[in-house]
Amino acid sequence: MSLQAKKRADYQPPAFLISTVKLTVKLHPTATRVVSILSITRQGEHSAPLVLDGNKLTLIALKLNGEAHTDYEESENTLTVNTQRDSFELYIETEIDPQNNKALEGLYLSGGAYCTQCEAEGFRRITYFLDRPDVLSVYTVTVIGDSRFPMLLSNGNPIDKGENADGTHYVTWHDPHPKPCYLFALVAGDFDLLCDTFITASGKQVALELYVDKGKKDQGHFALASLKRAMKWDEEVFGLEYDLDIYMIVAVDFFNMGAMENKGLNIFNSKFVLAEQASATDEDFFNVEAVIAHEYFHNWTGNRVTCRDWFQLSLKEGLTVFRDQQFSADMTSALSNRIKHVRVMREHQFAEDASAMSHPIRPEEVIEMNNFYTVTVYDKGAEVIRMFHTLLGPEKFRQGMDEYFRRHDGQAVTCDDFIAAMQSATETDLSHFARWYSQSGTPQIRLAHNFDKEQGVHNFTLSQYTKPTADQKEKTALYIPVAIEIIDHTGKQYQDEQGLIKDGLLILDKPEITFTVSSHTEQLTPVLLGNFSAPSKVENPLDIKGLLTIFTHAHDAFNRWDAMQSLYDRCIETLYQDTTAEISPAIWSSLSQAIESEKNNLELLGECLVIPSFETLCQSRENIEVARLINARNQFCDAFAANLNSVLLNIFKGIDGGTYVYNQDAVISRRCKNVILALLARSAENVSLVETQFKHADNMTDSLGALRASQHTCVFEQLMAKFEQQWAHDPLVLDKWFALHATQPNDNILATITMLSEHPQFSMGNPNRVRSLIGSFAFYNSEKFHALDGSGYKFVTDYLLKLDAINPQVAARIVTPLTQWQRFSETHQSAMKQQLARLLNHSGLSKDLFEKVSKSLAYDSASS
Ligand code: B3K
Ligand code: ZN
Repeated sequence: MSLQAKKRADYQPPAFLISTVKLTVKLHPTATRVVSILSITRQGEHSAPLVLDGNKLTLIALKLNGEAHTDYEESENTLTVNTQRDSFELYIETEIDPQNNKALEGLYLSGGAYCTQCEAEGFRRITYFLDRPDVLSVYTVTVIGDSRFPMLLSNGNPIDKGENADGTHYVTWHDPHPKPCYLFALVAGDFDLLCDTFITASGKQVALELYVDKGKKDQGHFALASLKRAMKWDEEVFGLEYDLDIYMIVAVDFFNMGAMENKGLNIFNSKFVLAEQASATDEDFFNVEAVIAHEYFHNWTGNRVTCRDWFQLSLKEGLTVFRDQQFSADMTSALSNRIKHVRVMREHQFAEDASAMSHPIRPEEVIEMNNFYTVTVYDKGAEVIRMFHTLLGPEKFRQGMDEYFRRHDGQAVTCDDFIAAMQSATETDLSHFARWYSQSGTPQIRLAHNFDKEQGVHNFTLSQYTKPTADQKEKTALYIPVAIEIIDHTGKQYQDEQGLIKDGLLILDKPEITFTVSSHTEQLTPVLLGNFSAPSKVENPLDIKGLLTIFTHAHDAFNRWDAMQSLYDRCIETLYQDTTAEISPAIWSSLSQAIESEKNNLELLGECLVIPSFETLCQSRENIEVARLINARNQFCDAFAANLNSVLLNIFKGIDGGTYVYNQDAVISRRCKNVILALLARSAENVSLVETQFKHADNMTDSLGALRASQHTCVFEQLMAKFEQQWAHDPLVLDKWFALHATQPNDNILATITMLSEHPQFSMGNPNRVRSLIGSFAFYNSEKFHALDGSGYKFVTDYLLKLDAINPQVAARIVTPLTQWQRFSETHQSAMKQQLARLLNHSGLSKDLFEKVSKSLAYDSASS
């Protein structure tokens, strides 16, 4: 195992290419045989041997041009084939053990089905290969299985099938599109199958096939319909059509992440496929549609044009996340989508950028690639693409995308290639903007404002500053599109004298920019970062009155929501500083009016009634005393619920649930209703509302809304017990139940989690279960995870030590909150570091955990 970091700067083109791959996979639970026949050509003038990657493979036979080849060396992770030939055929036979593959990379058994996961470096667990994304090959794959596996699938189109003399059967697949091995997939099992067709814009018929566990067919229709919507949208918005005769999606229960975009054969975590009214929430439906679309969109952004090396991951992920966000906004609503994504940025990405794992969206060095499928690469990456879109406008952005495909279809390219295509198609200089790819950290935008009363001139200075991060000490000014409005207390809009603000956008491309607005009114309010126009923090010294002006008058709905969030943050800060402080009655009456004024705009209202999470509150604070901050937040929520009880109750009662339907209006109503219920439930007299909703709910959104609200009440245990009885058979629903238990701030929570880990439906081998129970505790039970005696940290660490031995990828995800100790007070810090040290000292620690834990411990807090 190499603990050596690979560096982006060390990229070398491959010494050999592999034009065709002929794979024959004869399935067996513990002894699957893989025969791989490769056509190999030496690249350039050199005499180096061929070094193939491999991991946990048993070599059975090696032949070169049909002859047994003995001139080779095997090491733990390589097979070096000595030859001077420039062009040759290599035959490699290996044996692998899918049943004991608990890391869920390469070929493994999920329930009773075989499936694969090759991105980033899983193909080397199937056969020896040049396991890197810039080696593109045409694959022909024969899968052989017995009658327990009637469905044998791989990428591309089926070209042959038949029976073998030994009673097994086979299917041969051919994928005409050259692809890197990370897009290889194989599935074998016995599934229920849903079929449909899609006619592309140019009239080609595509067969759509969705494979789900037996008996789950009814839960697959929404996913299939989502796929068709995504296919149509990509044709309409980007002019991109599907390119094979068949598109398959398989849902499996054991999966490390959400889904995988293997060419023509997506493999999904069943959580992102199965959805029906009784068992899936509106959020589940939303996620199914978004993830189905995301994987489909990868067919062009990822598969047809792929990454040259893994440092370029954001080339496909940032771009594809942006595309799925645009799709979701078109299918649902732009505002709630934007707020959802901003929450992810503030809760998770800003935290990552402030930690030892800080990295640019295009990282510079990596030990374990799986650790870099991060909120930075994905979500900040998508924000960077969104800034291209903002700066260029939709038409030019589309021209840039067309140019990117025109230049690079069929190639493995870099982020610089993407920028160059955008730049040349749109004749825009993007060189300064490109710094977003190489600089890590969250820029802080500051605004200073003073008013020269005599002259009637307002002077504004907008500045930017990026703190040094763990990976980079020096920072330079970025090219930041800042959407800005200047309004007065009546909502009148003002222009700057210099004309720097064009169409509501100011480009902050220097450390600071000054501009002026002429007006004799004292009450000018600057409204910054409309629609979250850049992944930045804003320091705007507005008072509560200014924030309420924004809420009432700003044009940008995101800014209106954000003003409320800042207002709540201010109030919580007051209580954090002084627990005996009180929020003034004037604030409650302004809030009451604000809520009343939006009672017909349930979308904005529903979002405005969500009090910033503990994680979001952490982003603007240092040296945090967790219990005090949580108490301040709770105190505020309780006072909010008590002081606004009647206005909230009125709105709650006025929202008509009606018969269940999944459409935008209904989703917005249910969301608002459940947000209000969670607040109301803080007053004992409203507990009956929770019980009534739980009892009468005919859909999972309302059942779960009631359960969540009951977390603050005395009926929690009772409702949870009923829920368990009702859903004992459905592990995806029980995941919600595990998560609710795990986030309950009970004094005996650790004992509860230990007991739940022995639940018949729980299994450490299933990532969904582990994320629901242990992940939810570590990420979202802040009060008990951060217990001052260190018991929460120790509990998670004990668990990670066991989990790491079977699934390092999932263990390395769940360790994240422990590595983010920098934000907390000294007592927390030392208890967290003590557990990190335990992990680091553990012999046999995976390189996944090693990378994150060692970085975290090496972090020099003086650097930021
Ligand atoms: N490309 C995959 C993620 C693979 C993660 C490997 N650890 C799913 C996606 O982003 O669409
Ligand atoms: Zn993706």
